Amino acid sequence: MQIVILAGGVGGSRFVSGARSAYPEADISVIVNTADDITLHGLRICPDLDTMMYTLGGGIDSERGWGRTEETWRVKDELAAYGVEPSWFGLGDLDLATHLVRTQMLDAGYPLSAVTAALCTRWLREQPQLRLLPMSDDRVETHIVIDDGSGRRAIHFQEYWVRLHAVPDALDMVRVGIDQATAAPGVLRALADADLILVGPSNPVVSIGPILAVPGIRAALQSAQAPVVGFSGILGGAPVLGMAHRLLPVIGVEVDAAAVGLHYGARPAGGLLDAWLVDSGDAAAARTATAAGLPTRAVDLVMHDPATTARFIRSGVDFGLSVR
Ligand code: GDP
Ligand code: FO1
Ligand code: CA
Repeated sequence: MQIVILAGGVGGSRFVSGARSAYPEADISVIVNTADDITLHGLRICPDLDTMMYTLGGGIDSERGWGRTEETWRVKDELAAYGVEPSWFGLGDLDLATHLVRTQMLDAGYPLSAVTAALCTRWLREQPQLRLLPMSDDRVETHIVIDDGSGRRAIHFQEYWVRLHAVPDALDMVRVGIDQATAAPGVLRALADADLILVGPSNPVVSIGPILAVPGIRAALQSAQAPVVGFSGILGGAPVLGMAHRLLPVIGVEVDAAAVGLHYGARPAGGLLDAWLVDSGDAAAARTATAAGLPTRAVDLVMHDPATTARFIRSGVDFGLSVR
């Protein structure tokens, strides 16, 4: 069985760990958001790809959710001693090696998809059935428009998220480079050949949103033969983790599980989902979305561990197959 999963970083990687344990025999391709990527200190950093790679490869700091386990911060301290900015983005010593390898390969002319495959030969060596595909080899960056008192300005998503903790209202969002981007090699084929497509509970605005906005990807999902099953990251009117509630207003979507599902839309109505899963505490949202034409079921969606996640993924998939 070939499974394709659309995902961002922390939430996305926990979801993929669950899918791996739900379907241990399956071949899984993960289409990963790259619009969080940023260049700092001359290095290209791809947080969602790295979070995915470290999580699936057993190198993640699972408490923090990003970066390496047993990390040290000596280079960060040295940069601070030089007074070099930005000091708000923490690059650990072990993590830096990944960015050095990636940047060297990119500078030598390799596309991000090839660089990602090369990095994964280390981390996913023993899991050949698992493949990470950046959404695009082209540079795409989410910028958020805020008003800092002296007027409107656009800042990189990482500055909004990490430095400002999403405190200022997000007035607008620009995905720089998205219109010229094309899907990375293997992405459209994986969607066309899939037996099952899962949209993870990742942030709908800055993780799943950019993937769907790469020209060609939304159409590939809509025309895919496979059932498309989506999982809500909004439980009880709030994100389980993170600050997605600060960004949903920018795309005009309510912070509500039914609203997010209907934003993705039901396939027969031109959307992309065959089925939508919300948390068991959101039974009312399930009724609302179902009444609006999107088959929705409420199950326990908290990702305590891969086994729990695997259970809800299997029940979501069974539901998706039953309504198709
Ligand atoms: P990021 O790129 O690191 O921000 O991570 P993602 O975009 O992949 O995932 C973040 C989203 O995952 C958040 O909006 C959370 O609400 C969602 N999330 C985190 N933990 C859980 C969980 O246990 N269950 C569900 N359903 N969603 C979760
Ligand atoms: N998140 C933080 O909140 N603070 C950091 O200093 C930070 C550094 C960092 C370095 C590498 C990396 O791959 C991820 C890192 N993250 C950090 C997480 C990450 O940038 C964001 O949480 C996501 O991009 C949001 O999806
Ligand atoms: Ca992300």
